[in-house]
Amino acid sequence: MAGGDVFGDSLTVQGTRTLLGAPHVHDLDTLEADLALFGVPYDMGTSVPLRTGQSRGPHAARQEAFAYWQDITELDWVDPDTGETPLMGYRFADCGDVHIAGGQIHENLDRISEVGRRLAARDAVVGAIGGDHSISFPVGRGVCEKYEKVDVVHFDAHADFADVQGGSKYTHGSNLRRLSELPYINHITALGIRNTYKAQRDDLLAYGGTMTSVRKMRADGIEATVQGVVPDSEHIYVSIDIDVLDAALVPGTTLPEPGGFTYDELVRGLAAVSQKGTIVGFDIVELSPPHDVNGLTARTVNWVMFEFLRAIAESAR
Ligand SMILES: [Mn+2]
Repeated sequence: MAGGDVFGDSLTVQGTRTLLGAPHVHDLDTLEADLALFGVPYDMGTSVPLRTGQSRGPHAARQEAFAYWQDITELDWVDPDTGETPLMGYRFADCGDVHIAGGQIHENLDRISEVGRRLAARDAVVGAIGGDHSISFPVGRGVCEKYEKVDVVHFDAHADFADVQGGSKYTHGSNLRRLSELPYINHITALGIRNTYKAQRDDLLAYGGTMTSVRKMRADGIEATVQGVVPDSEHIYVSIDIDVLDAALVPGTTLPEPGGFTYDELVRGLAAVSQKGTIVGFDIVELSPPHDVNGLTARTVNWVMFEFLRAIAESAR
């Protein structure tokens, strides 16, 4: 059904929404989809007191999906300039939320990885909706394991390259560091960074990674920067902390920071990354609904996801 007549003859609609309006798929091992989404309602990696709430991210992302009552692939969203309907026919699935149990840090992380592993085994692009940024480590660990070499591109206001925070190795400030330690993770590019520490920058550069600020990317050009700092790659995993956007755009994130990307800059950055190699998976994290205003951040998360998927679909053609 195209975007016009949504309701047909029905008087009621399904009350439970899904990510991007995608069909819900319960059996991960028989999944047939181009893109498999799942939620990770986890905020036990948050190292900032009183700032939790990201566990409600997947629910808020579903509620604020802009394709309210239908699969986004059936929505004839059209590019106003070109007349293209870029995601028509793309096969999506919402695989539900990872089972998170109270107090079980490592068991939870293992379950998150296992979901990523199972979905990647079905040859789908895997997308995880957080959750705090600590989920990036278990998601990336599971999704990337089947590849010999995966490069990571990290969009974030913060470097998240701490070895330990408050005595813990599994926080939302050490996720990129944990990913870097996996044997199949190769190059790391950090983009949009504007609040970090010397030790984290030194360690990332010593690892062989690069770090670029919003200010420099804006001065040098978004596409030109990505072209210059992201290596040509066979497989890419992208981690998007929504706080990479300017604080004014994302009240509902854990640590909003001024001086961030505009929406257009982030979308262009993601499109440029998708030209550098095959995107095998991604996460979008740090949506914190208790801090949000009028669902703005949740809705923005949906739009970022939509634009990124559009770029992935277009670069695969
Ligand atoms: Mn982060």
